[in-house]
Amino acid sequence: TRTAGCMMTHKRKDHCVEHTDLRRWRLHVDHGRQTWHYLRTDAEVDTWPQTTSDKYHLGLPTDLPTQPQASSPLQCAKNGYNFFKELQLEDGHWGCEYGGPMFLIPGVVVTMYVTHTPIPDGWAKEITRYLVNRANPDDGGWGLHIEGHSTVFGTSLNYVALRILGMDAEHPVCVKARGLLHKLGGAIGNPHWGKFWLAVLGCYGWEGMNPVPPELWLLPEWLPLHPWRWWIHTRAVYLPMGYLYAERFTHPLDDLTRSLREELYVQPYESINFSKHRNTIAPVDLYAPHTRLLDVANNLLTGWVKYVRPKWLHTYAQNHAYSLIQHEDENTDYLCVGPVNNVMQALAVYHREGPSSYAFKRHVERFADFMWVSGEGMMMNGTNGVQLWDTAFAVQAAVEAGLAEEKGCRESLLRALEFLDDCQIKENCREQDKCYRQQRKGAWPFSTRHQGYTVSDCTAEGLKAVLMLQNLPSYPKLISDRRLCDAIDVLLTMQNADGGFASYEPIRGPYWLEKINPAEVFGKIMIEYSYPECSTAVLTALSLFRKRHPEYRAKEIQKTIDGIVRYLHNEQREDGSWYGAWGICFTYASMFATESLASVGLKYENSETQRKACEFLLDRQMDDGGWGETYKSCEMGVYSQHEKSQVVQTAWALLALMQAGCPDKEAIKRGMKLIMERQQPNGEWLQESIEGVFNKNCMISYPNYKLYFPIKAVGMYAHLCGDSLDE
Ligand code: LAN
Repeated sequence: TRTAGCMMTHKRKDHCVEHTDLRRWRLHVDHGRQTWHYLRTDAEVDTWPQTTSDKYHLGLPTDLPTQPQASSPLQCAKNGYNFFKELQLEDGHWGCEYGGPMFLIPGVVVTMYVTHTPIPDGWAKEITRYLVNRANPDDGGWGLHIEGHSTVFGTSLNYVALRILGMDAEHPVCVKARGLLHKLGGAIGNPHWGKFWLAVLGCYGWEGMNPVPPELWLLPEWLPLHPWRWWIHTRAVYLPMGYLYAERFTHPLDDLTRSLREELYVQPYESINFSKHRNTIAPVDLYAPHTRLLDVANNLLTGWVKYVRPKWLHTYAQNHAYSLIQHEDENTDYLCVGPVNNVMQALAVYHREGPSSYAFKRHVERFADFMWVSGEGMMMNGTNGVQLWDTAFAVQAAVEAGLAEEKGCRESLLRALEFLDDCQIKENCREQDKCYRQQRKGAWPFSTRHQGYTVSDCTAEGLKAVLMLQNLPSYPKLISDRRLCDAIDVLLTMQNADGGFASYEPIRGPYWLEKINPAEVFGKIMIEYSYPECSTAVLTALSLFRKRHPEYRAKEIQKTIDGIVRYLHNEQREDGSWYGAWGICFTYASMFATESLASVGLKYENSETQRKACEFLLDRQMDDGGWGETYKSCEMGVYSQHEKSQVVQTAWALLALMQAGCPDKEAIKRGMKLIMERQQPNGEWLQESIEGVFNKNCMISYPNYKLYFPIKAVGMYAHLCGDSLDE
């Protein structure tokens, strides 16, 4: 299979469910927006042919030509890019599935069900197929993510999704999953978010859920506890969740939910005293256990909500929360910052404004932005796409490989530049301060301009890509100097006191807030932190920018750079590594760190930091010349060796070594050979293990990493070390 995830353990199991005709699916793109469409008639099929990238993503044969066998690194890079450019979409960006998390589909399915939104037939079949394919082969359950062990959260919610989508309770897939769920103690052991979805559906008692009072938003803003100080995704989820919690939004009982009440638990539903189960969480689910502080706070809040809170305050808080919900909708054109708050906001809007309101209808249209069809079926993406991120790295890889002036690549890179131009955010949010938003004019987001959230490293990577292309004489200056300076202005608002950079905003809250992390399944979720990847991306971008524009805010840029370098020295572990929070794991962070240090002239020969980083990597090179790290590194914070070397991590390690200026040419050559051997005759590389992570415990796929990072690595080798691996 070509779809992302673990190639080694994964086999299709979907013969027992209905398929749609994959030759009828088409991806439509518009300013980065991605939506999949199922063509019903032959006439439509004739007028809208399936593209190569459609076929590739659907796992259908692409018939791309075999290329001349690469005998040198540069040829390998060219073959790789020749393949990759065939996947570029009409508006200049690259798309991909962005699956991994297994707690997203239930949110959209439950939301559509309880709002009586028809689930298109093609969606129902393909989501079902995806869930069947992604059930863990040994026990029939689902985990927090596609490579994770089965949990109550994953198993109970995806079971519910399958049932809503029409699967019979006696279907073998349901029987097996239910058997496992009962073995794990039933749905009662769900973590907080699982309890929430079941309560919405009417299959769990709201009194069994730890409180999420919307009144928190009324606290004075100087209080360290105020939600505006939380990490953006956390506050964005708890805002609509709090609104729905306060309303006790519950789907009226029907035949399906009556039956689910009996299927999900090991005891008769009526006999369950839910208020006793606020803190019942299955051990297999638990990653971040409650602290005493959290338990005490939950007890107090439970009493407050039940006995103390006056009605008027409830109403007042709900109105305030709803106005923030509206801001989020307006600022993102109903996409929202991510897939979890997206569907919760849709529910809140449905409750408040009804099914025929513009706001609700627009929300329903936007569900499609998150759904992706692959060879395994339809999944829900972790964001509305990876548009800017992948496009920026694709450009950087091509330029580093020296392909930007090649006839066959220029047209593709020009289109990529046009997309980067379109994707930069042009305006700040209305009432930015009222809705606690970071400055965004000039920033690049992770996905699309309409989603519109500033991300520090996305801004940096977008800026780098633009600078790299626009510095070449043969590319037009689509993005003016002023707009480049706007990007710098955003970055300069984002540095933390420790010198590092966080993801969306500078750190706003105190570290102890992590002690009231209510989510149980994620770590490091309450506040922003400085991250090596984000900090280093900014450092590299600032270095590149000031080469071209040495006069612009020079002193501040210097000070920012000094701060980041200090931060990186402090963050480096004894063994020479950095912990990567968004990719797996130490290998990922090393690539960014060495590149950024090199950008300020720190190399192997003059920097102990770089030497230690190189040694760390050299010590972990495998016998076949490659590198491979598993996601256990992220969970445990200790390097965990994969049983098989990985193309993506081999490319990261090689990039790190080359950027640091590591003198061990033999080690680098052995890695290069491995990358070249794994290249397919058509120029592509195949999917191996999952690449990305968030909140320490949930993995997420970056399928394009296996294409542009190898291209970048072999291309860089050709330019730095000569275009040959012999001698
Ligand atoms: C992402 C994806 C991109 C990622 C990088 C740019 C790679 C990183 O360097 C900064 C953080 C960021 C933007 C990021 C943050 C968290 C996201 C949005 C995700 C990992 C994709 C999915 C995840 C989101 C939180 C998923 C929903 C889950 C919740 C806990 C709300």
